[in-house]
Amino acid sequence: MKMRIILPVLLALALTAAALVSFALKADGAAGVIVVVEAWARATPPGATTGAVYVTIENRGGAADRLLSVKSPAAGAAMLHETIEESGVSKMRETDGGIAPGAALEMKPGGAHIMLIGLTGPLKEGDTISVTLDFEKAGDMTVDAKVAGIGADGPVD
Ligand SMILES: [Cu+2]
Repeated sequence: MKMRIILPVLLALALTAAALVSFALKADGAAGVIVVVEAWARATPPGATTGAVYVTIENRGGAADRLLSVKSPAAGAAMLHETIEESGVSKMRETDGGIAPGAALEMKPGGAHIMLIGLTGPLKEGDTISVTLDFEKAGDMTVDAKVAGIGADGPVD
């Protein structure tokens, strides 16, 4: 008589435990899906109010994600930009930070970049600035960007 009641309860508990385990695995698996493999900035000349940060982000997961916004204590605001050539003139415009599964968003001078607007101080070569990237699915990710020289084409080793 008692077994009839206990069995369904045990079954329910087992199912709940299984659901919790699968949730924990999922949450764990999500970490490392979006990986920032590189982050660096260019030093700015005295008096400059804007600067640029370049990151390379890999989407190692099976679903698309999107870099929604960026912020840094080094500047009042940060925007996701791309550089385009229009009638021989190089211009910048806002871009959408979508990253397809298996793809990478590679920022570099003359291409996509994070524009720091309203620098709180000059970016000095050798310094490190903190940059927080907010992804649609992966959430917030804070990385350190090492400041390279003013005309650097890549990160300092
Ligand atoms: Cu820009």
